[in-house]
Amino acid sequence: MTSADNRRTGGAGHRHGAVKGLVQSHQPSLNESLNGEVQAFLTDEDQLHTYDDLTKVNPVTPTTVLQCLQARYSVKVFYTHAGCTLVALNPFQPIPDLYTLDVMKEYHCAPQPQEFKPHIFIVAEEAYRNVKGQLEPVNQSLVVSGESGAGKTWTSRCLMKYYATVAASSVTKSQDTVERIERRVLDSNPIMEAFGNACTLRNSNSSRFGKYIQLQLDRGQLLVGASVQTYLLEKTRVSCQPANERNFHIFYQMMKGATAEQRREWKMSHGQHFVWLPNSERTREEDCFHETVKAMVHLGINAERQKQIFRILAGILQLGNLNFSSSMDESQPCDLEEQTKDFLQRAAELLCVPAEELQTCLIVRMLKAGKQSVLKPCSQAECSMRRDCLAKVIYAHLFEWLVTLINNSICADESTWCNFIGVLDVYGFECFYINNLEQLCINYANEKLQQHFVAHYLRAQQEEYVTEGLQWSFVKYQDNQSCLDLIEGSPISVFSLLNEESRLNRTSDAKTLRFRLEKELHVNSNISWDKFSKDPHFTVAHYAGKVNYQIQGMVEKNKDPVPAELIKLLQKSEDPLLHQIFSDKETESPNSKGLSKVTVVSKFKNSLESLMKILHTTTPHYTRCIKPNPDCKPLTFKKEEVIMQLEACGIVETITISAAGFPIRILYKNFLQRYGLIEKRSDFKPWSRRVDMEADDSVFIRQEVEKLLHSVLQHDDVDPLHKRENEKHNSWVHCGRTKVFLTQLMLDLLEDQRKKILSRCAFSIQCCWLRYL
Ligand code: AOV
Ligand code: MG
Repeated sequence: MTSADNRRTGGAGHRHGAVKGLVQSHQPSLNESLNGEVQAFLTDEDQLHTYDDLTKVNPVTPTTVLQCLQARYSVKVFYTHAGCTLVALNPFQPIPDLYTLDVMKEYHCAPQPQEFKPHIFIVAEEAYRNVKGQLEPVNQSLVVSGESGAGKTWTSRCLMKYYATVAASSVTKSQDTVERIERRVLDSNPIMEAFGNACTLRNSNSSRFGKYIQLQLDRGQLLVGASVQTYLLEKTRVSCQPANERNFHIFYQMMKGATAEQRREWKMSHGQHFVWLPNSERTREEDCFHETVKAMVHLGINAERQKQIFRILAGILQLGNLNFSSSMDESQPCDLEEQTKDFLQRAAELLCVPAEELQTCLIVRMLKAGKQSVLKPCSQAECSMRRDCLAKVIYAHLFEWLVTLINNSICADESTWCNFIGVLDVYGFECFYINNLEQLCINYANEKLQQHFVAHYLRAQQEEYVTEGLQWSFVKYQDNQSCLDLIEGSPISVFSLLNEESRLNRTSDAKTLRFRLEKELHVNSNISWDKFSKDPHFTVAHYAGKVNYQIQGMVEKNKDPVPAELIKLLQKSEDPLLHQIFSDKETESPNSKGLSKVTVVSKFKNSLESLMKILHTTTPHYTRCIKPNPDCKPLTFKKEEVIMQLEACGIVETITISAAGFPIRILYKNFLQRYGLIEKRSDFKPWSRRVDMEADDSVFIRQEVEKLLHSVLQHDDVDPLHKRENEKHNSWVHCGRTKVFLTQLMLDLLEDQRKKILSRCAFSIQCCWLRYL
């Protein structure tokens, strides 16, 4: 692709005050090319694909925005600006030449990259240049959002590759096999994806955790390191995979890529079936064990450590094959099913714990009564829960340890970096048939980000108004604070009640929580209940839509209990890695019932608050990824799918905000050309109409426009109530330095009056002709 190809092809004008030049040279923006045609202000449908910025489509409505995106997608244009946001449509097929080194260089070296076609590299470059700041350096955040499969992780990787290329430090820090920093930062991706991503129904490489990567830059703006923060890994997937989905990639990579020796070491016979590895036949080309191992080597994970990691994972798989037979006598513990006894032995060997103790931990629980401990046999279901719990706790802690290790390998010394660019790749808004605590947390995170976005977007809008000298603020716009109050507010909110119920440890928790939610939160209009539904639930009206949350199991998930015996067992492990991971974990909980001190929602809320604090100190850049069809088919655009996502990711909201202001902006000159006839209505003669545009006296033209607008607003056709309202708030029209800012209502009024005058004229011409004849 050449730089000429990269340049914008016009239509959409420019954003953030970027230099015009090329932008409008091929095809002037419609507002500027008015020639008096009725369609003048409205975007010509045939030209929709040329609009580089959705907010410049006239009028800006969800329908026109959708049409514009579809038109662009059909000509293989995947990026479009939406004001201060970039919309990225997923092509679902490799696009050659779109992300090459040459293209990166072009965007990086361009004096004004904004003049080029919309691209993720514009966002990347803008952030990179912003770091320098005008007065002092400013940290940047690139927030990538969108639903599952929309392209967030793909985009984040693309951004990281961009910085690893344009900001590569020239010093090679090679020590033995440890690669230079850019390579190491990029190599953190395949490792984290192997351990944290899985095949789901929506995406064959779905991230099951959120992440925020800070790319650290030195004074010379070179990439000297990075740090990763992860959020809420979906650990339940280790022991329970939804129908037609898979476990984390790493397990399948091991199965596919193991050598005979490794299989022996992992105690896996050939063709052995693992219950926790469903859909093994759905192999992915990318399932490459060798690549993951290579990345590990680059990050400095030596062969011995790798062995320990894979042995632990193999141990988890063996645990999954354990089954318990129910005991006839409740006072007697369950036994392992005969055919699964081997698996216990292997699991114990791989995890380096005594087999007998492992079995006891799974079938008997310890209750504390004062200083005494009492052993109580577990039911069959409880045994399975303890087995799952053991696997989850091992996997989650292993993942956490791995992230720390990655950080140790890629994080630069504090004295060497001074600024960062953060890339946030978090799960998008989720609404399934059944939603529980995970979705509540994810959607809460999205509410937080949406609030942040709206505040930022309003600021950007306000800036344009200030440049144009407008005194107006978006006071009328309602943000999503009340929904956030409902979820996390204090003293009473969904989270606080959930935490209280978790602490009380009652048995009939679902009904009690349902009752308390209604009693204590009904005043908040964002919560509701379906009176006819029998299942305890609550519905939250999120900014992106209503979601029904099932209450059953929510309190238990929030407690996320790990029996102390299991932790103690792992602490005894002779495997150095397991021992290290669990050595500092607490086993004594406040009420000795194996409850974790910090609930899931409290932990999540705290980590999100730290993230928001960081985001607030940075300049944000938003990229909204859109999945054009649910089947991940290349180049297929389904309108209903897209509009739902535009709503969910706040683009429609953005449009609504624009509409709450003045969505129509017309240059004075063009305005007079079209509506000048209204002012001259008393003595209007169409053939003698003349507005002296040549003089281009802006003050004169502006006065003319103001006079005209005044007369339109005083016209008898205008509802007196509206007149008063407008006079009081000056809410329909504003005159800026170069443009008139109008509401849709005002435009309709002008069009209406213009039409009436034209039809009156047509009538008088007809009369003249008749008289003449
Ligand atoms: P996600 O991160 O948004 O979903 P991914 O980034 O994993 O989605 O994208 C899904 C798939 O779409 C990728 O594996 C690619 O095959 C394809 N894809 C995305 N963007 C592009 C692009 N620009 N060019 C070509 N192919 C692309 V999730 O993590 O499930 O919320 O949880
Ligand atoms: Mg992802």
